[in-house]
Amino acid sequence: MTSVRTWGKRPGTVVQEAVPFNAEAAAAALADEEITPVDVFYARNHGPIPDVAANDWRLVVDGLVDAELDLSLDRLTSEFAEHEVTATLQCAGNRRDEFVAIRPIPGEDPWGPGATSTARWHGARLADVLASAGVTDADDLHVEFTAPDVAADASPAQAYGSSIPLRKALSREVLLAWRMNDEPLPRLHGGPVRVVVPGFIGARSVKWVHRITVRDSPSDNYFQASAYRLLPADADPGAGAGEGIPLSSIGLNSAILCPADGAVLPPGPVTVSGYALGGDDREIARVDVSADGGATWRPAELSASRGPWAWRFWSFTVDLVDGTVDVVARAWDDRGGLQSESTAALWNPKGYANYSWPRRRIVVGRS
Ligand SMILES: Nc1nc2c(c(=O)[nH]1)N[C@H]1C(S)=C(S)[C@@H](COP(=O)(O)O)O[C@H]1N2
Ligand SMILES: [Mo]
Repeated sequence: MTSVRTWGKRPGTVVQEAVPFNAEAAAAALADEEITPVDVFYARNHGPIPDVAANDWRLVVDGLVDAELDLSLDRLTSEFAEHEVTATLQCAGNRRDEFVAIRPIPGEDPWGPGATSTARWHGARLADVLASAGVTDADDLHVEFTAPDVAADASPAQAYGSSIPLRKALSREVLLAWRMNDEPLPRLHGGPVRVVVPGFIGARSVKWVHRITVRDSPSDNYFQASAYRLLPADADPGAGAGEGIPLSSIGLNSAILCPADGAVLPPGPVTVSGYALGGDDREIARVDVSADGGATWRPAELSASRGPWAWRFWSFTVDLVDGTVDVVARAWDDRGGLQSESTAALWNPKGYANYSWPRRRIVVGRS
């Protein structure tokens, strides 16, 4: 008997794919702590997990720079100031299961609301490393990240990579991180060093990064040029490079984690809870909950803000009386923006960016 390797994740973790390892926490475990423990944090991999020894790791910085760099982990951690950022990572495929319920999306994992998690990241500012290569602010440049893991699902098969605009790369929240929740960054999550791009889709936070290249155009890597793009609903999901809208910042979203959809609960109070994330540099300003399918709304309790890069937990007590109760949530950001309502309107062939109002049906059962 061979058992599936779960990389130290907690029992109850939902393994979407064993190889490459793709897994999300059980909803109740994710809802438990706002800083997600490492054994609960989701894992998203396109290829085999590299095993890079800290002593062997090198980072090359090249391209449109004044001075190329070739850094060891020792140099990175000793020559650059260490900063902490609490940031939520969120996969663009988070909540794809709700899209799949509308129309199948072959070849993509049907993630629930757990392809997102929050950690305290420690590392050097990418801006500081770029500055030591002589890179300063400039319009229209891009910063490409390359990793050693070769993704079989890329066509042609190639090492994982992507890019972000230089403007974002120079922002203080973007880190080359070597610690996660006060532990050395675990191998599964990109150790020894990964990029953390708060506010952008998880795909841009490249793990095991070993090359950073300043360019005058976005990366040609499959995961920038072909995947992680929003295609029109009727487009061929295998559309070629350059098709569709490349995803960069996360959209305003919220999700319900508890109770489960279809839960049968006794009459009386039940706490409905979940998370909300502004996306990009927006903060969550309010989450509303409806217990009547969206006819009337009340504001939920919100956890304290940790700034724009981290989700906020919310909770709301519904008094269950009888029949079925349709719970809906919707988030507002600090600029007055409201989360998109319709899942069907957001449906796209690769199933990315489901930022629609989350819904749960509760059945009130008397025993
Ligand atoms: N090298 C590399 N970096 C990667 C990936 C990958 O497959 N290879 N997956 C990306 C995607 S799609 C996401 S959502 C996040 C997931 O980070 P995690 O596994 O630490 O949760 O890593 C990103 N960085
Ligand atoms: Mo992702």
